[in-house]
Amino acid sequence: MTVPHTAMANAVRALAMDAVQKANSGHPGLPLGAADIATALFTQVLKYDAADPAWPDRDRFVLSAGHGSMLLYALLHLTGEKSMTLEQLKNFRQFGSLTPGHPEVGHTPGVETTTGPLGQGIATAVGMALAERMLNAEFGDIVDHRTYVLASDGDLMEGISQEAIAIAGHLKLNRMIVLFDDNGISIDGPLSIADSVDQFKRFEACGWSAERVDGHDANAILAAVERAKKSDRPSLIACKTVIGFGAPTRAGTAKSHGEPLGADEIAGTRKALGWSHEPFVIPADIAAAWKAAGARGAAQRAAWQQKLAALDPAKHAELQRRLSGKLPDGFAAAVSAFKKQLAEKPAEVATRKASEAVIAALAPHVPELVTGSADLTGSNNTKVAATPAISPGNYAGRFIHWGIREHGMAAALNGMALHGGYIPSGATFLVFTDYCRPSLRLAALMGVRHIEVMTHDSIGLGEDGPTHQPVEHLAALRAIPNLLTFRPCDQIETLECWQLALEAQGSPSVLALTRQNLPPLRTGASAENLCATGAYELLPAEGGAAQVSIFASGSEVSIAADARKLLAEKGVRARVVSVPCMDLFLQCDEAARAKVIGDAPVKIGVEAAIRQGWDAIIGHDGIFIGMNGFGASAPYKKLYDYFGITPQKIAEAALARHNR
Ligand SMILES: Cc1ncc(C[n+]2csc(CCOP(=O)(O)OP(=O)(O)O)c2C)c(N)n1
Ligand SMILES: [Mg+2]
Repeated sequence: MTVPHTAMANAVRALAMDAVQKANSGHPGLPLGAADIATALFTQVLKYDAADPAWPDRDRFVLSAGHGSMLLYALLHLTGEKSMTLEQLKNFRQFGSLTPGHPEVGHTPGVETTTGPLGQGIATAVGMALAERMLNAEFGDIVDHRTYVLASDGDLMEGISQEAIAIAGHLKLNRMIVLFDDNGISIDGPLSIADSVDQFKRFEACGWSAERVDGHDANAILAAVERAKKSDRPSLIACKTVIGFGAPTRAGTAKSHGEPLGADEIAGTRKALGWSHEPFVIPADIAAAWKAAGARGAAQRAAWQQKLAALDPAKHAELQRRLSGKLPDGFAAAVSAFKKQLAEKPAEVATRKASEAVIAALAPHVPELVTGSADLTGSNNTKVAATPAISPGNYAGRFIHWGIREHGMAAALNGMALHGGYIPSGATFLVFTDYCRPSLRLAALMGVRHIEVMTHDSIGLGEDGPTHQPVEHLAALRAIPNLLTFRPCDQIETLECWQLALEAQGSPSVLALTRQNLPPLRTGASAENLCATGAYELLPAEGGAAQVSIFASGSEVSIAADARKLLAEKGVRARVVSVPCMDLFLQCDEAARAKVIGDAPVKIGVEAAIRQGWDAIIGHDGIFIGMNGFGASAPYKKLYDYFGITPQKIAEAALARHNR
């Protein structure tokens, strides 16, 4: 390079501080402090081509510390990513710009994952690094890249980072390299006021290589990266940096973290850095050197395209399909064949068992489906013959033992989905969706297809008691926009819900499944997926217009069906509407919803959970039979009796309202 590293890094610093200043909002400290690390990476290490920042075999760069977004935007601009114009930098944090406050994947080309909630980026990157190895095991060296992460103190203080580094260390994901912006400062001040962890030792204890370098010495960083590349373990490079590097009064202090430096401090920083150019002005030689750095990967990309074209045509087509996210051609046929089979042999099974059968039937046809469990494999029923487990160093498999790390699992599943090539699914008890929630929320925000098989979905789990009995979780999951919460009532609905989850390319899904057996309710193999509208009439009123409509989900649908019988004996006509996915139902237009809701004068909702959300179907004056508080430890039939979620109680409530 004819332009020295320092000048290259200072270009990043200048753009970042000027953009934050212009926006009068943002975080200059990280870009100023980590510019040397990022510059070393982007000019000499990363397999990256600004002409196509999404080419499949690129190295991934995850800015886990999303508050440092201007660092990434400056890099994308300088390397020549075409949408990241100077105008975009000048519109940092403004509505509709490609430069939102924190990086958002799908919104800004070159952003690999949405970050901002600290710890998520590094944990998501674990999934990317894992997907890379798994896809390599399947397709060979056509998949051959690394995952780099820039993580801050906050990323490493968050609990999720422990789960993430433990998973990566255990699985020996040696293509994952974390550069730690070790500046010893967070918002409240020096880290020492709240933290005394030796990160070096922590990572080593988790099976990582670790070393410390001067984060302002590009050569030292590059040498460490070279060593990391040769390691048989994932690597931590703790880069000692000064936050707000160059700022005369704020460098090394929390004051540089999250507010514009102000005109005087910026002038002083320019002086200290030896950067005399006007705001947003990059001298031609430096700009050209950056453009050249951004094009370094062009040859690698071209070579990769050639290698791809030379692949066996069937393998080539399959890899393309997998990366596109399109389901295989035989998918619909596999679903209908299995539906037929289920319709021919109705059985009383728990929906978790039904789900296992669905996975067993579909997994051979959907090679991108990966299953797993957070140490509840035998309870979640997610492991089938077609999904052998991977193990450290052996990535040819389709099942992941995540250990008791629900949050790390959920974030890694996001990373696998973002990487491409997989439809990742995980599993635990529904009550522990709380432990996954921050990553599920991000999955929904990012629009990634990530499926969670959440079993033991109510008081129906029985003896484990209220700590394990979800009560508010369905409502809480339904509250997350773009997350689909499914609660099927029998085998056929379980198949239909799985089908919808697999087809939902832009949404994550949770399948809430029972521990206890449920009778078959759906008869016949309808060509149509009746769950697709979220709710549908399962059992009509007989002998005239319905006087009562009972709406229920999952395990309570059969209870509603029994209540309908009791009401019939009393001469009251009731219909039962199954509600396997309230989210999809509420997306239907008003006329479609009105049709399903119907005009029976008595409306009853039944779900072994809290009422919240159900008023959208039953109205604020509807009757709700469910839970008002926490459950209890007892055999489940006793609990249904005790909490009054029974056909008798439903019928009584309906009659009381009917006769009013
Ligand atoms: C989960 C989460 N909690 C809190 C925050 C708010 N926050 C943003 S940055 C930050 C800490 C800053 O320290 P560090 O991570 O070391 O970044 P630096 O100041 O060194 O850039 C906090 C608490 C957040 N983004 N995510
Ligand atoms: Mg810090």
